[in-house]
Amino acid sequence: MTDSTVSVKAIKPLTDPKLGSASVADINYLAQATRNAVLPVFLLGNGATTERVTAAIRRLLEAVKLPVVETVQGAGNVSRDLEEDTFLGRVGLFRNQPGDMLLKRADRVIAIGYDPIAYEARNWNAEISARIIVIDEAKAEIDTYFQPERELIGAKADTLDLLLPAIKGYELNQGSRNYLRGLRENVVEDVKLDRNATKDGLVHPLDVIDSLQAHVTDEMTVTVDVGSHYIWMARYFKSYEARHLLFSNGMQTLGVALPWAIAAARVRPKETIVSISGDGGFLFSGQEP
Ligand SMILES: Cc1ncc(C[n+]2csc(CCOP(=O)(O)OP(=O)(O)O)c2C)c(N)n1
Repeated sequence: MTDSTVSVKAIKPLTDPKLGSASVADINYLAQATRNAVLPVFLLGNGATTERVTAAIRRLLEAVKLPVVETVQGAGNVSRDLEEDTFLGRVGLFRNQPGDMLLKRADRVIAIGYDPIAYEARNWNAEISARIIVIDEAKAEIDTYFQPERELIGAKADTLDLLLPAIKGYELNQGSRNYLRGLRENVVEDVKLDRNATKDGLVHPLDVIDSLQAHVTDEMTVTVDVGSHYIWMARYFKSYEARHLLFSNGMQTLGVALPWAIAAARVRPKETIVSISGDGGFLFSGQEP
């Protein structure tokens, strides 16, 4: 019976336990590994997008310019100021992005808040050669392709704040800097895809993205549906605030953009929310009264 009267007192609310940072030994391990690395890279996932963690990542990147790739659910983590020195693009779905080349070449992948549902390691680490160190609050979901050599378990922001002084002064060597410069040019070159190749009367997807980008400010939230437009948005639409460019990755549920936009408008009532759908995705809810 779930509706009968109860006589016991209601359970009192509990205080959330506060996690501390990862252990000093584990943080030192990562600091040493970073210092010894020729090309370390940060792989930022959905779990790196809370306000505290994003702020800690930005503090660290301001002090130590390390290359960063985002999964599409980690979008917006890198600020405008840090973009030029650190950002090497988003990864996910197909292994054909500049960030994928970087993940393959890097001698340490430092995965922060990475959830395999965003981009399974069997795709980006098909050779099982990546040396992975994890920063997260719980132990990683391991498989053949994702076997971290160390896990820093604890409050991510606190862990990162302790890592900062331990790697301060580290700089990539000239060879790695040259490599990243070439890769960054690739990111830019890629966007120069031949837009004139579209037939008369049709618009190139990147032109749509450009005009949308010109109207979206950093504070606005953009929700993206699933379909071919999602791939263009995930790769090319820039976002400089975490949790402001939203994708239904993983299961890739079609039809989310409009209901998400309505929810976002309730959470951020003073901001403009933009919902992007194809006609298929829009019809999931567009006919609701
Ligand atoms: C609930 C659900 N049903 C089906 C799919 C498979 N699916 C992915 S994209 C897509 C078509 C999307 O078409 P449209 O919304 O017109 O966007 P476009 O591809 O033209 O950008 C379908 C059916 C899915 N991901 N989720």
